Amino acid sequence: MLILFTEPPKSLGTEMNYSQKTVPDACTLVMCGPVENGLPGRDGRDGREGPQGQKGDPGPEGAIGPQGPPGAGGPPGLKGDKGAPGDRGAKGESGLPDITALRKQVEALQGRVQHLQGAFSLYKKVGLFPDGRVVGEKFFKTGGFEKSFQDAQQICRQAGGQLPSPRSAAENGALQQLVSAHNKAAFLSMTDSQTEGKFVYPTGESLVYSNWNSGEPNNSGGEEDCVEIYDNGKWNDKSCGERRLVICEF
Ligand code: MAN
Ligand code: CA
Ligand code: CA
Repeated sequence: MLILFTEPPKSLGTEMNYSQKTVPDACTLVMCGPVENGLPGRDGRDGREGPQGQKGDPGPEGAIGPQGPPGAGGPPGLKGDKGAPGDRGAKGESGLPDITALRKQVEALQGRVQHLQGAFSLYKKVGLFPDGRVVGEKFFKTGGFEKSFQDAQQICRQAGGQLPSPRSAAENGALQQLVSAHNKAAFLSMTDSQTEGKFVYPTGESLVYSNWNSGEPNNSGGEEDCVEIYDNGKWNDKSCGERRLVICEF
């Protein structure tokens, strides 16, 4: 150990064993003898930081998290059906109708009628394309296929209609168009099954219009109780068991 003093010490402890030498100009050099080991020195400074450790094993799986918040609302639903009509209003003070309120109701109804007319006009076109015909308040439509009279009658009834009963030249002309478009004769509704030679509508009513081909009806073979319409619009009595184009009247 080397100790430097700025001036010579005035006294030294008797227990200290030492040698002394004067250093010119500066200070006194004191050499401590190596007789015994000195007291342990102070702890050294901390060493440098060690290298980074190895990556540890993955920890155990965490517990399931709490339920998330509810999702965003869905798109709006379809428009509901029209509600039932409201209750009848209370009678007015004077007992006379409220003209202003009635005028508004009439205007609202006119709007609804106009809307329905537009919708009906469109549906009519759709329903008539391409095998339907409208004449007056009557509609004819063909299925395009052929069936016996009985099957054709059932098909038209199940559809909410009936076999054609042309009651005028105009109605007969509309049927003729469908027949010639398909190039297939079609059954009409009338028969003489009840009384031979007397053709009637399904209601039992006598014919109000006819367009028999010349020489018809002739009940050929004694078994012609149904009626077919040719592509020229003329009628012939024919066996009900034959297969003819199915046209229904609505
Ligand atoms: C066939 C059938 C009859 C019809 C005669 C007309 O025999 O179609 O219904 O009357 O032809 O010649
Ligand atoms: Ca007959
Ligand atoms: Ca005939």
